[in-house]
Amino acid sequence: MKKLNIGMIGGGFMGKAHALAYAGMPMFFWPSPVIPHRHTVVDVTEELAKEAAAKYGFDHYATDWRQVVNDPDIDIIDIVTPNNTHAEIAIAAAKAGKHVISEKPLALGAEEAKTMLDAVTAAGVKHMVAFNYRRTPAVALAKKYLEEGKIGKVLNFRGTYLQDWSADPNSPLSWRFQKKIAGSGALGDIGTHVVDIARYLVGEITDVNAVTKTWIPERPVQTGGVDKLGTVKSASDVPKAAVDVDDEFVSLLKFEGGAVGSIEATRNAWGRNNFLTFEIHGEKGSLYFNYERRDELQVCFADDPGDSKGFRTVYTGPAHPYGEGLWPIPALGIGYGETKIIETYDFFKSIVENTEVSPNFNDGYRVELVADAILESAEKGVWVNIEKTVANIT
Ligand code: NAI
Ligand code: SOE
Repeated sequence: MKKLNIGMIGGGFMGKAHALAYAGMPMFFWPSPVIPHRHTVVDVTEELAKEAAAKYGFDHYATDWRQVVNDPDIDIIDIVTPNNTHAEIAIAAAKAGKHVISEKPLALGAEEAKTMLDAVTAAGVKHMVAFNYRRTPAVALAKKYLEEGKIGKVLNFRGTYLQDWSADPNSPLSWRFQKKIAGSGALGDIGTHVVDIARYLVGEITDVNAVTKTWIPERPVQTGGVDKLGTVKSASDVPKAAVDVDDEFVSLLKFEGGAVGSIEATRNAWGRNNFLTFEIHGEKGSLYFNYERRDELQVCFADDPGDSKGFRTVYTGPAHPYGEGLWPIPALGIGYGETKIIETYDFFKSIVENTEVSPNFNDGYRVELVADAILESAEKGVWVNIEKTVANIT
């Protein structure tokens, strides 16, 4: 079976998730399209890189991603570093002829994302952006139902992504609160996942009208280091600095196909953990999903018998998307790890079969256009049309 060598840049939270997926993919999807070989992992210091190699099962480690990108033994570059590094690494990897998977958001904004899309297109390499939530079987099942016309023409999409890890003002000012590293706040970090799902399920978003809020204007400084996502609080004497990104946004949406909707995201909603939800109303039914109950898709079909009409639960399992590789009984439990395994499977399949995979850098770019438009709308207090922005990007 063909083996492909991976150079993974970054050894934090996502380094762990992607390494797990490389190890797990052949166990779930067999025969595996390819055997992913964990070749080299990169982090910023020798200590971090060495530890990541030991923990995540890589043969080698390095502290300079350029060296790995140009290593002829490497086939795939996996970018799991903070957002401001994605573009430079992805463009260099494409120029070196490597296939590239990058974590989300693809870039700091649409203009930068376009340079990445141009680079992978020119190089003819495969590319993917890691919006893994659409690989939750229940989300893929919603897509199947929509394609089969089970709820008819879509009228409304309502999406949320609510967390609470930054609601405490002593949660440190990690890279996720710094515009120059993150690009934006809750919008880029978690809102983009919902924008991806909205585009995947309903189609292109054409117009947005949004507000953003920064509820906690300064936080205790954290210089460097992985983002512990609020689990480690700063001491009271740590100096504070300004937060220059949004804590929350709420946006109205218009879709190309005529549907309307809304998306909101915040990391300051006490009691919410990974509350990624959507409800879709169509002319013939409705669908509802909540990632905190990710084995379940709630469905209501207009032609259900009158005496039993209402939302009911479909538990995903072997009969549903990706079921052939996952667990043999519905509701045994799909985890975050499985979404990453499925993502990896689809990426490797696209490499071996020479097909397009989605979401790719074009999808990542389209999501960035929506994110930029949300920020512009919030700043100007007007509806923003996305195609007008496209025209300004060369
Ligand atoms: P993290 O803070 O846990 O880890 C980042 C790692 O990258 C650290 O070990 C850091 O030292 C290393 N690093 C930074 N600059 C580097 C460089 N130039 N070369 C090599 N290593 C470098 O961050 P996390 O949570 O892993 O986030 C990484 C990316 O993954 C971000 O773009 C984030 O938005 C995305 N992400 C996606 C998730 C998803 O569900 N798809 C979940 C969490 C993060
Ligand atoms: C923090 O908000 C975070 O880790 C995001 O960066 C991820 O994209 C999301 O999947 C989980 O939460």
